[in-house]
Amino acid sequence: MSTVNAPLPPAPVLMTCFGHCGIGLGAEAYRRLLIDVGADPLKPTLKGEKDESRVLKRYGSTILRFPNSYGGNEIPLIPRALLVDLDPRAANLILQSYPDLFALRDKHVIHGAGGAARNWAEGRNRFANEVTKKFDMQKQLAGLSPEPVRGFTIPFAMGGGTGSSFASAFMQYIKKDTKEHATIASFGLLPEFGWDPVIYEAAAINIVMNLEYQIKFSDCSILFSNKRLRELAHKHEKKMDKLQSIIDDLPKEHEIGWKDYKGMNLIAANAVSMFIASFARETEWDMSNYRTWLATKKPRFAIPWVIPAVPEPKQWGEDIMSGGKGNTMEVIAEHIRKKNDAILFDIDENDIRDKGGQRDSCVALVKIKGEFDAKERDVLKNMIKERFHIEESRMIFVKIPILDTEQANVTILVNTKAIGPKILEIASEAEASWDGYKEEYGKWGLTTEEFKQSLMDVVHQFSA
Ligand SMILES: Nc1nc2c(ncn2[C@@H]2O[C@H](COP(=O)(O)OP(=O)(O)OP(=O)(O)O)[C@@H](O)[C@H]2O)c(=O)[nH]1
Ligand SMILES: [Mg+2]
Repeated sequence: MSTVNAPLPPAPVLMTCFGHCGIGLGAEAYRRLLIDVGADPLKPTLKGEKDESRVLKRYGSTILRFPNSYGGNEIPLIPRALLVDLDPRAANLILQSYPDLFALRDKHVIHGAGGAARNWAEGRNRFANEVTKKFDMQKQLAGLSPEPVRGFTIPFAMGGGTGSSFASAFMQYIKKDTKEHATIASFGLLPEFGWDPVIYEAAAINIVMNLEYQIKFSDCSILFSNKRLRELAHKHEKKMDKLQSIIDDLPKEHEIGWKDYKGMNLIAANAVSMFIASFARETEWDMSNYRTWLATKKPRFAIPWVIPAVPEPKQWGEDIMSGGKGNTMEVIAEHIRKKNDAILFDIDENDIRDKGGQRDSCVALVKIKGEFDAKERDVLKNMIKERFHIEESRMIFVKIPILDTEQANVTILVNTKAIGPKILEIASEAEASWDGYKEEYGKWGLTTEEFKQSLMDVVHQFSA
């Protein structure tokens, strides 16, 4: 940057995506972030310094800028994103489809040769013995951020092999082996058993091990469930069909892998991009504040509650402004009245009533135009009280700056004991399955002792 008046960029936030699901969701979230500020994901450039300062205000440093690399005033925007998988296909597909976005080519990718067979222990072992030997992790991260990193956002599926175990091992690496005090935010997707191509018993074990690593090494763990995402994607199918996604940019013969997840990932990506906007844009909230928020909570996990349930077909322009309500709190209130909101976790109303507690709390991310005063706040406060019985003093509101014609959105991150029963069900399946799997997992270095200890920690964390 050439001018003295250029804004001082905050320390960068990197997104590290693990496994098929992590890469698909991560790419979708970046696409969303770009569209949010009016950039074209296929050729994300800025024209000149004025644009650059505007974008800095919108992204913080989740994006790398390369002044002068095209000559003239055009500045390419490049995500500070790392795509990691044992199976090279998913990352290759993304690079192939977005050559200008992932312009650093292999600097964005770490891959092996073939998956971890849905086996968490195999994945962890191969991360240590294959991946970190072939790739220099420090160097790879420095390629995306020469400056010290402020934080990592980490999407992955919890039930598979590679994503679940690599995310675990990576979070441990960041916390234990680097000098950085980076904040880690993990986005874990729970499988829908009976629909997703996972093996119930093995997935239960993988999930327990992954949860243990989130408990130990993640500062802000956010959980999604594919069951709820799929329900929503089906329910809003017509609307989802109209939405553009990474699927539209993939080569037709290769779109298969993510096609079924299109709507699901779009819904989740919207929440992920709101999370990033809460600290990347100019707000009074820092990423590390999430760490303090969850530090004393049990369980130390949050689930997203989104309004509206699915993004509007057009991100920009007149149809947002039409109807006379624009993108103010009034549209959000309308969505609430029409029950067009959704919790992106498969939670039971009964569990909310029985287990949700006085110490539940939430952070509401509010991206609206215009007033957000007592009257507007009350709409949200009442809704939160009604659903989760959270006390007003335990609600935090973060106002996110919005562009003129951008969609209004409210994403509420809820910390509640009510997610316990769903997780404990999986934990008891894992316990019952261990004897059948201990040999297979033991071969890759996961001992019965370590598994049992992790199981105990997880059960303790999610028990009332
Ligand atoms: N929501 C969503 N779920 C996905 C996506 N891709 C895979 N899944 C789910 O994630 C779980 C499996 O994780 P994957 O990400 O495919 O597995 P992996 O991390 O590559 O691990 P391996 O077992 O080694 O292949 C299953 O429940 C899938 O249904 C995706 O793009 N979006
Ligand atoms: Mg895979």
